Amino acid sequence: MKVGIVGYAGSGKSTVFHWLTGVKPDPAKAQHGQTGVARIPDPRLDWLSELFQPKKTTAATLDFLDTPGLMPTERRDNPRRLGVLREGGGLVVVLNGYSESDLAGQLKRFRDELIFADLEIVTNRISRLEDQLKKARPAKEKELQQAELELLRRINATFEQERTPASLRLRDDEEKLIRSFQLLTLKPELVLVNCGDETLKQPLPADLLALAPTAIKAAPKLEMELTELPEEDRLLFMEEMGLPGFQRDEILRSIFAAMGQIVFFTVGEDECRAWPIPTGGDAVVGAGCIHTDLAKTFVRAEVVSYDDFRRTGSMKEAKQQGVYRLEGKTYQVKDGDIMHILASG
Ligand SMILES: Nc1nc2c(ncn2[C@@H]2O[C@H](COP(=O)(O)OP(=O)(O)OP(=O)(O)O)[C@@H](O)[C@H]2O)c(=O)[nH]1
Ligand SMILES: [Mg+2]
Repeated sequence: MKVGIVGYAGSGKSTVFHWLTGVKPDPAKAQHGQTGVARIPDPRLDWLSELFQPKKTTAATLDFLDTPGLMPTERRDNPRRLGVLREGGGLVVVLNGYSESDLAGQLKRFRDELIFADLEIVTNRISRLEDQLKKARPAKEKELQQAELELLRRINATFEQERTPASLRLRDDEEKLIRSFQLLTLKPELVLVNCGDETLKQPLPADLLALAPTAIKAAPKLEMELTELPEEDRLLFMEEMGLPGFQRDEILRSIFAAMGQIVFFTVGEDECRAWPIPTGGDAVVGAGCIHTDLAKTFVRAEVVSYDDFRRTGSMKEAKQQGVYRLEGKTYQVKDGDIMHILASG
């Protein structure tokens, strides 16, 4: 999954990108989106790998996209800057918390930019559909266009009420009708406040949390500087700063979860691997993550939860205790499931 790192110019997007992916930001590339990959650290995978001693251990990953900053004074041009994000599956909104104090105001303005960019797409499409519906066309085609038009009008109404289409809780068939527009306001979002040394200790303001209850704080610049210090100095410095430890791993896990992703594991002597799957995905979707053919030839999945496996200590014992189950196509995969897919042919 590709996650866009977004925000106003100078909010710290490239610093966050560097911190999360280890890839050095190149300002020239950010104009079109610079990509870097981050492994999602998972102590459960580490434990499984320790047990199975496989030839290869593969963690789940997220692709991050560093993007050009929005200009508060160039509202008309910002939709173009946001264009590189449309293909992404979600957004990390970086707020400047090191030199600006009104974080709620900053987020509100930023969300308005997203609405403004989507509004342009939605209203253009509405006018085109209205024109097309005036022309003679096969009834079936008209019916589809009418459905799309009605949905777009509902979406448009949410913008006018300063809500987002996410509040409509679209059904799958509705979502499919408008998927190709890649609306930014429908993408999962996590707000990350880029703190300076001083602001890190302060709690996030209540008015920000009212807008974004899952907002988190981070100090990427400080953390990167600290990793360069010798360990002794680093520990002393962190104690003085009141920093309990590095936050990078935890923040990667928070982003992964906020993007609506969970993992299931496959284990064995060759490879132990964490596979990302959208929350709510069933066993066939899981099989498809491994290989498209496996989704077609899926028969059953053998499943044991990580916790049960860890408690029982082996597949044999898990079977004896009845926690190693056979599941069918519609089984909803849970975070931490260890799965073995049985396929035909
Ligand atoms: N003091 C301080 N400066 C920071 C912090 N985070 C980032 N900066 C500085 O702010 C400037 C902008 O940071 P970037 O990460 O390049 O910001 P950006 O959002 O990528 O900026 P654009 O790509 O221009 O939109 C740099 O000079 C950073 O060193 C921080 O926590 N504290
Ligand atoms: Mg940048």
